[in-house]
Amino acid sequence: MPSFDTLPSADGLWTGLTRLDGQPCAIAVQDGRIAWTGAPDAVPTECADLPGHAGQGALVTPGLVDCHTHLVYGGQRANEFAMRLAGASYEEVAKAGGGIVSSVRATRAASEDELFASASARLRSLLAEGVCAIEIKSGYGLALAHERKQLRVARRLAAAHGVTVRTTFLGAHALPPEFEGRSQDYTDLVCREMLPALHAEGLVDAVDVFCERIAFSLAETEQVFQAAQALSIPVKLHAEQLSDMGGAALAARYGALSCDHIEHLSPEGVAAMAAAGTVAVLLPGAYYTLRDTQLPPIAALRAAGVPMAVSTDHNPGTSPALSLLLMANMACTLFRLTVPEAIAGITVHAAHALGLQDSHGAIAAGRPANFVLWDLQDAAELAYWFGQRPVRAVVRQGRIAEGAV
Ligand code: DI6
Ligand code: FE
Repeated sequence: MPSFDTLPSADGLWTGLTRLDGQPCAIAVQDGRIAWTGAPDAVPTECADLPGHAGQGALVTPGLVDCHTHLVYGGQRANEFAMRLAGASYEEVAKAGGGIVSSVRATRAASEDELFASASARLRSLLAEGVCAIEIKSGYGLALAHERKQLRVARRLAAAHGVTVRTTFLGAHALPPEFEGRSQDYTDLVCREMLPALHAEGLVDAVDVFCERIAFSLAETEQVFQAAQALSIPVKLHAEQLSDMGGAALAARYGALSCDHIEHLSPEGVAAMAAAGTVAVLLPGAYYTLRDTQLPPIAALRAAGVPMAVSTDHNPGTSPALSLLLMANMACTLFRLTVPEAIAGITVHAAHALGLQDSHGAIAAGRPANFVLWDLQDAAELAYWFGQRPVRAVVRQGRIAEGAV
């Protein structure tokens, strides 16, 4: 893999591009940032003499944003896939000692370098499809040293691959086996030791909890949120995936960036999210893998004006997905999002779910140059095809990271 620093600069004037609305456009990149964007006949004189990059009619979108992943872990869980096909539910697999805890064993056994290598391979798939910013959660370590290891790998991935990474501490993902029957003790450890230590090391951009019957209660979730709030760290929540726990309303009270999954979200939860400006993160890969039948309340979210993001939820248990475009397709087909909603879901709203709305998710002057050229004519094709990679070129952090123009 060539080092990111040796990739060609994207500085120059990009012409022959077509926006999602079908309008022609040009983009000027200077010093790795978007200096100007607009109609091709309105290029400012100071940009007109920049070296040219010919887009040849390519569709252009902002760099994609994958706003919910568990990308760093040891091993894989294909055996559980087989168990579920034979009739076991996700909860039954978890209770039988599989599930998250089996990934915890493999993650604890792996070295930082091994985790870096396996996560790099997965990250490369996402990047090749146009991802320019990604969230990576911990939550398969469940002990200070191992959560640290995961978060350090996430930071190393950012530097090595030249991609924006937001780290999320998910220490409250599952009860580690050594705390069996002592959920409160573990929650105290998360709040009093793990979070403050990892925060002090600069490893935590946000805090998340798996609030669910098989994971952490509403009261435990609130305790973690209070610990995050005391350190001024933004929160987000795995909410109402398998049941309605009232997690979304609680998260909204803490000004959460996002509530994710939300298949069982209640009308009160929708209203609370709308009032707090919390983003709804839809995860069709998990819905599909678990053969869920409870659809998230899309019409209610839409009616309430809650921004909807779409993400891979990449994880070894419930969503071994490495294509954000496939998730956009599934959000349309399974959840009935419109194509513009799905595209906003993997760009502007996903950026918002990470607090990156001022730097990512849109093509605008002053932002770092992150955009994707597609070999497509019609914006709807982004969500229509699946199983292919119609990328012509990716400009990531001011460099031509994929393709050649
Ligand atoms: N929700 C999910 O989709 C993942 N974690 C979570 O809280 C599943 C994680 C796993 O099964 O390993
Ligand atoms: Fe998840």
